[in-house]
Amino acid sequence: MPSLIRHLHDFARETNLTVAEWTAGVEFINECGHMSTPKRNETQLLCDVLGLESLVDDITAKLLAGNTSVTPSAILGPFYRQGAPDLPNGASIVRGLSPSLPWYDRAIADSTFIHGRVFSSRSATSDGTDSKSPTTDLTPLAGATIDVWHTAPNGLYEQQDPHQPDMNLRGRFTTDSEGNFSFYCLRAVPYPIPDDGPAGRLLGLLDRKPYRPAHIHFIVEAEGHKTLVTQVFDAEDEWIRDDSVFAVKEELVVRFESRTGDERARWGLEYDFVLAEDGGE
Ligand code: MBD
Ligand code: FE
Repeated sequence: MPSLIRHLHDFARETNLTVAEWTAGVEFINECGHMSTPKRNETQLLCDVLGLESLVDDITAKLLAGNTSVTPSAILGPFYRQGAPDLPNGASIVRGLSPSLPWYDRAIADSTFIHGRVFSSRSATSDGTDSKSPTTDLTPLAGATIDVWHTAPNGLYEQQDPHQPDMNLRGRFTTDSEGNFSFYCLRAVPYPIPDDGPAGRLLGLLDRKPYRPAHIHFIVEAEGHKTLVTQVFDAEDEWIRDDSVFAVKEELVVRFESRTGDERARWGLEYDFVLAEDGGE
């Protein structure tokens, strides 16, 4: 609190903040609160467009992981939902797909198979040196869970869209004895964050755009390891260098490969996650 108060007062003095300006700020914050519901968190979105969630995420990751090399984190964002369905590896998170959907053709064209492994940053060999692949020395984690979610081709998460089935494009998978997971989903699309509230108005005032590059969210959890909250980003996306919420990191940018011989998916992606060990317990 002393630090917060010092910076708050310094801000007011530095900008010669007037009563009218302070009142506008109070109303702005109130409006964010009034707009928030269980399905929309405008205050978190405001923090996102200000880069605060991303900064706090970086600070937290550095404090927790120390200097072991792990998959970088990225912000949770306001659209995570608990309780996504537990699915077997190889299942699809696309629900209720039917030709009557306005985005059916797009969903077929964007059908994607994602697979990979979850590893511990702990070395599997005693010396842990001299490996070609960054993961050959790492210990695969069986029984790790992967919670995944992304938007539909119309750019909306299921809770934003009354036309999508409950829990569409969300699922939880568990790695097998070798740390493998796999599932079908869609190649995500770029989309504008909800900009019909105060956070969007602020973006407009700053001459900024509301777009996020196409991304897929993940929470990866394994016993004895730090939980990883992250996102992967499509390298070919036009917004990849201009994310409105500042979440893109180089190691999280991926290339989807075209996939042949699988009528369920036009695109494929292999992606591994490396988790930090939970020290001292
Ligand atoms: C999103 O979809 C998102 O992932 C974040 C971090 C912020 C706003 C919208
Ligand atoms: Fe998102």
